[in-house]
Amino acid sequence: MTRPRHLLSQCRLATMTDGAYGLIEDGAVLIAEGRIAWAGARADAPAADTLTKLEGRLVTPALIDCHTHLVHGGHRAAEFEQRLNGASYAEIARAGGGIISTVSATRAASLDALVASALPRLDALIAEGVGTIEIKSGYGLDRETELTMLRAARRLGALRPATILTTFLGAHAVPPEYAGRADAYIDEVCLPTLRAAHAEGLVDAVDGFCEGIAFSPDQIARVFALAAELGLPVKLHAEQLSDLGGAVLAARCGALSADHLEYLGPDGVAAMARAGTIAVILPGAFYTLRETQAPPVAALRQAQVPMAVATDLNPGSSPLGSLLLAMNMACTLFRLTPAEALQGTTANAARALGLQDRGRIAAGLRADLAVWDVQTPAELAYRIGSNPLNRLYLGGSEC
Ligand code: DI6
Ligand code: FE
Repeated sequence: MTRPRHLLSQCRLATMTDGAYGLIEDGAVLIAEGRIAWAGARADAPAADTLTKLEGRLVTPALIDCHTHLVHGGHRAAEFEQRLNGASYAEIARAGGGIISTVSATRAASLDALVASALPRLDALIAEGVGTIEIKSGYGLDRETELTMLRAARRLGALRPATILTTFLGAHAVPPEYAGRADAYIDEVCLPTLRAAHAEGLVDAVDGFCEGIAFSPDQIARVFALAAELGLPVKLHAEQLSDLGGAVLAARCGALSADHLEYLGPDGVAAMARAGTIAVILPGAFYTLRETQAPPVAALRQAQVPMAVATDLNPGSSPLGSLLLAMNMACTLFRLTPAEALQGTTANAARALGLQDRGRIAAGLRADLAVWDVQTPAELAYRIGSNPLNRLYLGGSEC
């Protein structure tokens, strides 16, 4: 059965098609079969079966959160308190807290419990216009729990109209049973689990944490080699706390993105520019950890490395459940322009996930569209803690 052709009319369009807002002042969008059939000036709009008049509201592509750890057990409010009492993130991690405390809580949780605890976080993102969400594993660090996390992410995708993409992050931390034996963990757990997860259809991309408290570039390179063998795209947590050359490695491996990047140096910027690797900046972690070194945004801009913005939603370094707030923080803390912030959660976020069918308003793309109660696109990044979403269309259906 064909679905009616539906016209959204009397709206301002931020199409995000020109490297900036791509504004169309008095616009319209035709939705047919879940796709954008046409977008342009209202005066030129083709005929449709049904019509929604948006009374001048702004329409953007539905937002995309391209870096989250949304599935996890428990929370780390106690560490928040410890940090406020003087402990550093790295100290807490070395003492067996940090990521490892979430590993314990995640291992103790059932698949159903992981799904149930993640749903409110997912729903909050959807409620502010996010239509595509990447979710990483990496709090299991054993075969069964890594698989359970990825199955939970897939289940979330079945329960909600948003698109969920999964990323295998087995190289996130060394679990306690392998303390001091990171290489053995990679060989005995991480690589076989990646094979198993891929065989079960649970993996859309492969990520790692390249850091002194996690894995070396050589160890990450072994994970990426298996990803290449399996035909999976890679991305990397790189240069978050120090410069180990993670971004150069990621670029050399043709990574979709390198993420965090506070300590990224000129070599990394140049390598990313050459490889077309997207810079995903994560102001929630910078803010939470009270980091003082910002990612080299001016250098990335100058080298024309596309920037994306994401929540990094996780229980430790970024308990940030709002992508709109991440956009505001990217502007205020990192000096992105509001147009760059919106590019970062639409067109460039799609690229960071290897998606060509969304993130812009153009004929042929998925009809994932957010309608906002604002006049100008800059208002999306400008407001702090408000949610002006009016309605959301995903795959052409209002949700
Ligand atoms: N970098 C981060 O900011 C998160 N993971 C990572 O590799 C932190 C995850 C956590 O603290 O639980
Ligand atoms: Fe992360």
